[in-house]
Amino acid sequence: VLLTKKAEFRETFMKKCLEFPEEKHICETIWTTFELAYVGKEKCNFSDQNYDQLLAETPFKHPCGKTMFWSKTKDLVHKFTKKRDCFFTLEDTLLGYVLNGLSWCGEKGNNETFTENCEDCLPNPVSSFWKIASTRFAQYACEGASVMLDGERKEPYDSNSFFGGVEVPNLQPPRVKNLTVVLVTEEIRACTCDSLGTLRKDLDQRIGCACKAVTKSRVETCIEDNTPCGACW
Ligand code: CV1
Repeated sequence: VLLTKKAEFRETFMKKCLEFPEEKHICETIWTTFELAYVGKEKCNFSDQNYDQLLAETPFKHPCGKTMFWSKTKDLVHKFTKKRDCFFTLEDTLLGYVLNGLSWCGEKGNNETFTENCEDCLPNPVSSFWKIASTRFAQYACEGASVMLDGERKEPYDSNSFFGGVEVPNLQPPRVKNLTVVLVTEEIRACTCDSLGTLRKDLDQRIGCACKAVTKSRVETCIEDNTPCGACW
């Protein structure tokens, strides 16, 4: 059977939604709202507001005090949070899980869905989604939030990344009380929030900050051994 690009994309979306797992009628409702956000619209100069209804219909359900952000540590952080209830990244929430790794856009004047060359101008439907979803995810965080950063980079904290530019400014004290930076390194060493570029300055002064360096091999061991929450660093 030949499927149109949209039917094919819908299949992928539904399959991931069901395996999240989520109920079929909810996945169908979310698909309908998701599609309305970008179909028939130009892929360039896309507005974040197009996703307002989708986000309103798909509220976060994870414990807000177990929020985990990341920057340049995508594979490792997801291996760590998967099948664990210690921490939740945006990709461990329904919409983040379904849309992670996908690319989508529409075109003015037709109802088709495209999955290629959707990200060659900014803001596009994909970048807009991650920007608004990251904003809401950060606003939802409470108590102690964490972030996994790559300690092997010259600037593990980059104020221009999604984490630095979108999530840090959207953390809301006193809802959020502190941020734990998990700095993943090759060798054992010490770290402080003050040594992470402009992080301490960009973070609201009412939010406490602690940095914990942990070696990559230690994190990998924790993943293999299914080390309990809070015992890896
Ligand atoms: N976030 Br598939 C940001 N970008 C994402 C996310 C996501 N959840 N999921 C995907 N992307 P980089 P960062 C894509 O390593 O600090 C949120 C985007 O298209 O540079 O910029 C997360 O909650 C983007 O181009 O990290 C996370 O806490 C690229 O991956 C933080 O923002 C960003 O990867 C990570 O963003």
